Amino acid sequence: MGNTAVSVIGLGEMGRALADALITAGHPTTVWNRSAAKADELVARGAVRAATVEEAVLAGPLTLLCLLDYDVTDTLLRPVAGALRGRTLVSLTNGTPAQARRTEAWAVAQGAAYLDGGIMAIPSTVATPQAFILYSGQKRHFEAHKESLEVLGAAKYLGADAGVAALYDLALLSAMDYMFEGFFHSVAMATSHQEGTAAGFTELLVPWLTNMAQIMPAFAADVDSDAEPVVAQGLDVVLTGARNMAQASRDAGVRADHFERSAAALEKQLAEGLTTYTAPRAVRELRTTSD
Ligand code: FVH
Repeated sequence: MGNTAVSVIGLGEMGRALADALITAGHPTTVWNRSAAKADELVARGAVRAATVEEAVLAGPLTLLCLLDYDVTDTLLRPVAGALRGRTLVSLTNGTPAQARRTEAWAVAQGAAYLDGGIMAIPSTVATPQAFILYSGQKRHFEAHKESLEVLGAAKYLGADAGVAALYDLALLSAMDYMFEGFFHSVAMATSHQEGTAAGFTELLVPWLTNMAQIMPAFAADVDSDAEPVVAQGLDVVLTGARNMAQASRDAGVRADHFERSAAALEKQLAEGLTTYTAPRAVRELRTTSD
């Protein structure tokens, strides 16, 4: 059973799940939320309700923040700056790498230790084998609290730069976003057919995407390598596919702008004399700054 006292500030859907997991694991848990009623069930399960943010921070060595954004984080922490010395703050609020680095610098100036985190879970999967949480900041702070943090989900340390957890969090979310956007697009296409149903189509889509995801490590190896890419497809074949997806979308009454942009990028590569479609080039196409 955990014995580190942990405070949780922010008891939305996610903050409540985090606090619940800590209580279940036996950690003395103090909670604070703007709307105090959201703490009621946790208090009934053994949590201590803090009357103020300051009281929550002073209740133990480790405070987790799970709030709407970093503006709210700033608004809550700045007035209690004097209480932070010697405490460890772990921000699990979604934010940018710059916000994470700025918050770390401010927290360190107050004499606090700081870790930034990205939760790769939804409330119902917190504290299950599916959950993992990314952390970055000074390693000694991570090591000092790893055991408590592991209660929430597998704790993955990414490095001393406080911004890297947020960068990877947002990169993972961007892949998820594209995946769902692609799902909605494909469902719009499939259900334009008289007999098409989203459920029937999705039975085909899930195994297809599961199989295709297996190619990613090989693509990744090509991106990381200076050698000639191993996975390469004919550029003309890929361009024809993009043009066909654009045309079939338009014919089905579905927006085609994504595929039109893809086709334009592939046409540019063809005009440059390239003959193959590779992952390193696809990644490079997306960069707005040169390597
Ligand atoms: N829910 C999820 O599935 C995702 C999974 C991945 C990580 N995210 C991030 O977790 C942060 C919190 O998300 P949430 O789902 O808990 O969000 P809400 O249920 O909307 O809770 C928001 C909390 O923020 C408090 N809050 C908002 N504005 C203020 C303010 N001006 N002053 C003080 N507190 C504020 C809010 O308080 P209240 O409305 O209950 O009084 C909640 O505690 C987020 O970064 C996700 O991206 C979740």
